[in-house]
Amino acid sequence: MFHVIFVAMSLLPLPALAEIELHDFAVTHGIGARPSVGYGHMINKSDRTQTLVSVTSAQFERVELHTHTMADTVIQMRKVARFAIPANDTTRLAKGGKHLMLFGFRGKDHGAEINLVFTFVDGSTRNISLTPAQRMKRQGMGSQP
Ligand SMILES: [Cu+2]
Repeated sequence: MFHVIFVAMSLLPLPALAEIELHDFAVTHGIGARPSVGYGHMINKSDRTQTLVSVTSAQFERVELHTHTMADTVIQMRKVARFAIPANDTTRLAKGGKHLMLFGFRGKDHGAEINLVFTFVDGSTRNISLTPAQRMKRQGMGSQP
């Protein structure tokens, strides 16, 4: 029975997610109650545009897709519904541009591994696990000699 199912599934076409590669993803926890931020890049090895529509994590209440835009000389962070990855191209999430913003950390240990689930517009998903970077700590003003 299981053998029959396995053979049937192996005949299905490869899902689109095989054409997307997620590289160098890193998450840095926010200071105090501030949200965490995630960067990385997504490579599209197919001949059609792929579209990321959501990221979820068991360790966070919600994850939003954000961009930075310039509005009258003021840099604004904006929540967007999707990140497109053009055919045979790379979409980079980097400081000052597109990024993931992770709200409501549910864990207790900032050094513990977290999981992210990327969902694309065709319904395919991709899971990654990573250990967040140490958050930046401000130097105490009284620590200088
Ligand atoms: Cu943001």
